Amino acid sequence: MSGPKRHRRVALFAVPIVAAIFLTVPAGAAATLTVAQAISSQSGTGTVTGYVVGEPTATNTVRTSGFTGDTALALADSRTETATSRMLYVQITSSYRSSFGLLSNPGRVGTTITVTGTLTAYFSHPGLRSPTAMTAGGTTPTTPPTTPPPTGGTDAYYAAAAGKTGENLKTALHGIISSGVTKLSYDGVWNALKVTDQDPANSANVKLFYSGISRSKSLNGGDSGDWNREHVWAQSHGDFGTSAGPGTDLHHLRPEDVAVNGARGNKDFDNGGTAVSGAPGNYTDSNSWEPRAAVKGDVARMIFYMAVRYEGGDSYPDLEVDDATSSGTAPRMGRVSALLAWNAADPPDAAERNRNQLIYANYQHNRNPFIDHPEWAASIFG
Ligand SMILES: [Ca+2]
Ligand SMILES: [Ca+2]
Repeated sequence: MSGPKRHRRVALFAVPIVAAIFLTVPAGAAATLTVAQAISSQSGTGTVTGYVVGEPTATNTVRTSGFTGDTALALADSRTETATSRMLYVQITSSYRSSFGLLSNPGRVGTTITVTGTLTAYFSHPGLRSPTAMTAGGTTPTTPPTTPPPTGGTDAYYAAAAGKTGENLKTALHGIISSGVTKLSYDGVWNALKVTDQDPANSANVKLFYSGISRSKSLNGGDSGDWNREHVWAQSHGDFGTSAGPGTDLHHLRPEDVAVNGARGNKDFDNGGTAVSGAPGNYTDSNSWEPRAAVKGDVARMIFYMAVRYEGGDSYPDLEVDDATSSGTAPRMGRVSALLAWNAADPPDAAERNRNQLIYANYQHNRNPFIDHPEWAASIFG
């Protein structure tokens, strides 16, 4: 497919768009299109599934609240999308307005719809006009959300750390991963986790971190059977709360079953204990938690990231690892000897690398260095 690249984007966003073009299905194929595919193939008739993200009112303006009419909506591949360049503007003709117009149905925002129509400009912007079918729901075909690593790898990102070891490496990495960071609100974490932790096998679900269970994205909350926001670096270890900062840093926040999250509590990480109910492969005793084998390394790299990211500046605590499991309120997390072994035993896989890239490209604009370079953990913490 050689659809024209209609939009100029800053370099940060260039890589995901290239991937989207590679994924474009041939014109005329019956497959449901992603929004990115519909944007890059503006001709003929197509069926698109995407998240409703707002009401377009001008070429570069999409209202996300205070809707003014029922005649147009904007679709995106992510329900948290804010860049109009990654939205498809959909005309809502009269027969669909009572069901899909946002003035009448503001609750549509954040839900998926599937629409068939003519792929052509609307509001002088990539669009879909004269719909012949609009239905609620549909699984967005972006399964799983993938976004390849930066062109040329991450060497440029880590240039200031080149050749360094030990404390010098830690200092350099702290500077790199603390620069240009976008901090999320605690509310914003809900929607982000629905993207970063989407179940690769079911885009309507998130995959719970310790338990490995697939659960509906819509079951986020605080009741039994819900999933909530697990702080892998326990909040009480440094008492950083949930204001924007360490308490909302996606690099260590994961979806987990409410009861399993409660069982982990603020325990340090170490080997041993008895099996955890509802979380196969996890073990716990009075003061420590051993995650299942598939995420042992992920836990270690999250803890190492936090110790490097937070060094006492910006009124945040200086988080550090230690070799204890004392579960206190000091800004410490152990047990570093176990974490180093887990980092070696469970190296980063494609899913963990993809998550790091999603956070970098779409949310916080910083990376976890230990996913890109797991060998740096021993140099700094060994
Ligand atoms: Ca792993
Ligand atoms: Ca630190």
